[in-house]
Amino acid sequence: MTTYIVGDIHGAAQTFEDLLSKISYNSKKDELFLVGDLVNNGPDSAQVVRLAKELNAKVTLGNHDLHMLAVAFGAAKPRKKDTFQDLLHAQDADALIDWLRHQHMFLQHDSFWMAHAGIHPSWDLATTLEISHAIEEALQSKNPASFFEHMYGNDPIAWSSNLSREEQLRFGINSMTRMRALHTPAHTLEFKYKATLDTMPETLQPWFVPAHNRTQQPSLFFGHWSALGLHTHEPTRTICLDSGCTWGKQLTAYNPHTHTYEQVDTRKGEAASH
Ligand SMILES: [Mn+2]
Repeated sequence: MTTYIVGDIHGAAQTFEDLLSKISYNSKKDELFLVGDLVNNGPDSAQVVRLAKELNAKVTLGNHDLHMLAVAFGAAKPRKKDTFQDLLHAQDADALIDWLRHQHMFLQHDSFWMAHAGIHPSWDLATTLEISHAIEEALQSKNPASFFEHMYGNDPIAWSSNLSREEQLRFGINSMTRMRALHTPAHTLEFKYKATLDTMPETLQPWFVPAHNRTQQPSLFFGHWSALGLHTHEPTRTICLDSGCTWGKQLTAYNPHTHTYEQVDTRKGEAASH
């Protein structure tokens, strides 16, 4: 059995199939984890989710996945750039949406952890599990629309157990699916910086650099930060797997046990068109 973790796919279904062929993925023997953002930007969100479902992949949901679910449940309007209409109108849309909303915010495997954007340095494992489970419960409830209505917004930018429940869950969504840089020295969330580490202003630092509480923990895989590309921060064993598939670069499958990986180029026509 081989374990693979795949980076942000963003509706690039043929590229995803190319990668599965390249690693000779065997659904009877191997196991597949996806860091999230299966949908949007590319042309075939439905087929990516369909394939992931067929292969019984385990997913940590990304900001684009949550936005698509919010639109599907009527709690948000699609944005001009959104390209997941194919999924909303697919014959099996209900099954695909239902499968996706039963995925995870955070995953704890034998030898690694996973979250779409990362885990905020102020969070210990107990907090991570408690808040991720509360968000998962809301997503899987009979009326997820009421949760999605409170999901949008940038506040609060700092964690405190004194926050209201609604604020705690929003901080959880924002840190686990949107975080890249933090303000120094307070480690508050910053939402604008998306570029590379070498041009980062001194007033900011990547979320994983102050993650000192990670020294005794397993590798933490994340995606979301495409400008980082495939990137390992050794001191905290945090590994970014978003190698820019949606920007016409590569899609990566990483073996967390051997720390080796395979990549394929994005197929023509499957990159973001904006
Ligand atoms: Mn993302």
